[in-house]
Amino acid sequence: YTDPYCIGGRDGIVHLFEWKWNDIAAECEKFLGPYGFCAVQTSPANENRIVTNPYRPWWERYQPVSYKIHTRSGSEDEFRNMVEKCQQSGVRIYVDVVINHMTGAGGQGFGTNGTFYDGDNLHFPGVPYGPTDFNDGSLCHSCDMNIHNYDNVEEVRNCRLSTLLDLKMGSDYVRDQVSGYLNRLIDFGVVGFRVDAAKHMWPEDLIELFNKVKDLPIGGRPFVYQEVIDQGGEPIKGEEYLATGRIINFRFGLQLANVFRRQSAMKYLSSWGTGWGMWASDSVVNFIDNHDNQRGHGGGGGVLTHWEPKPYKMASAFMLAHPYGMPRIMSSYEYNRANNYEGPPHNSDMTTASVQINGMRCTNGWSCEHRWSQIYNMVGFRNMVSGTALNNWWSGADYQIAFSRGDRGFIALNLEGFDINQNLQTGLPAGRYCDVISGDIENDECTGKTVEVQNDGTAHINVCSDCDDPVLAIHIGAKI
Ligand code: LM2
Ligand code: CA
Repeated sequence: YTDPYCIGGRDGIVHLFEWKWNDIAAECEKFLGPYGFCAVQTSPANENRIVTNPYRPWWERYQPVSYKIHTRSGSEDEFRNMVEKCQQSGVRIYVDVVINHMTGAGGQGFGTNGTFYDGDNLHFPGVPYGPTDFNDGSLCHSCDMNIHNYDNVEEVRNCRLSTLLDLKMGSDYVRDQVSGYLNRLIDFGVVGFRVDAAKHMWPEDLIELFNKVKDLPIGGRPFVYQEVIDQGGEPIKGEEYLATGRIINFRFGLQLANVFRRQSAMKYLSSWGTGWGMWASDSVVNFIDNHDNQRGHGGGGGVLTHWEPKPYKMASAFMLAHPYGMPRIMSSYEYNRANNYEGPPHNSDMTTASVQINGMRCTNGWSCEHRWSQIYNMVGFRNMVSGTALNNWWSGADYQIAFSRGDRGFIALNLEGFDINQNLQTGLPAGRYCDVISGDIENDECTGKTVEVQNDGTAHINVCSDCDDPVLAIHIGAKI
């Protein structure tokens, strides 16, 4: 469950949050394939509740009504086409699967595929699920069936997460329905799952569930990465979930926010990874921010987001240059920060607006951090240095570091009030390199800074201090 099935030495997931399937298909062909991304994480694919108060928030997609593939991202046909097109571009599709619960309690209505549901009486005919398929009073003992006490493991796993009707994953029938959905996704060509709210399910139940999930057509178990928010201090631990895949590392972004906001010295990143109390490299998916914590949900707050571009880009560059774990990049839309429920950019009839591209950038309300050159060029860097070790660690001051990746790449970062201005060992073969943070190679020329590496691998490195991007990165794929 830990192999991400990246094609041709690629690495890195981009979460195209709330994107339509057709837009993802186009993005795979035009951008993600050519720029070497391994995979896309999509928003939930299955039918969800239509929430009207507030009006069509992003979080309605975390309230399943059935496992039919029809949402505001598109139809089943569009979904199938997306997986195929991305696959042809060398890009994998991982789906966010919401399997811990159905809709919130209370209220009846119709889902995005027109299916009726009754949240008052626990009826979901579109699956079908009835009252006995939920944990409810039999297994949940909190006063109102909601989760209040995160120190009580039974309550966290058997009761309702903010009133969301909690499925009885201990039941074989429920596992048949859920695995049926996952198997259908596999039939479409999906190779991975982001398991929503994994912490709220028993690890044993997840083992039983995945025992019912088939091997991929290409052979092997699907890639599984589970949302277990373990920031320390609670009884439920990330490592309990390693039998069914990787876990999403919620310590990563918090720690890097401290470093890149200058609250914790950058030079201590020399032991980044397990040395910072995080899980083994092939047990984690790392990220700077996600769709929840960028807007204060999901244990949120404190992390860097695209609203703070300078430290955000630096932290992202560090994540992508460092060998630890598998990185995931968030791709957001521009929401009103006072309304953290606001759904994706939309047309007047509330259908999701298409992503539009102007040059390299997205417009029409889509932020597309993955199309920021400092970020996608570091995806290229990561692919180029794949498999190499971290060498030549240097830190000249608390907030100045540099390191190389084998004999293939080198990066330097500076948050001091003075430049990095000295000779450093880059580990690279002699030659002239283009700094992929300040520029790009166009027609065999570098549009940004260049670096001359001498025969002994050293080079004069200059990294500005008071500038937008105090980072320099060179690799053998951008040699002039
Ligand atoms: C997740 N991971 O474990 C998702 O990443 C996160 O986005 C989901 O919460 C959560 N688990 C459940 O799948 C979001 C959002 C919540 C929202 C739920 C359900 O963060 O605020 O809850 O989706 O849509 C909303 C209301 C809440 C209400 C609930 C039920 O905000 O006030 O509870 O719906 O109606 C009364
Ligand atoms: Ca549960």
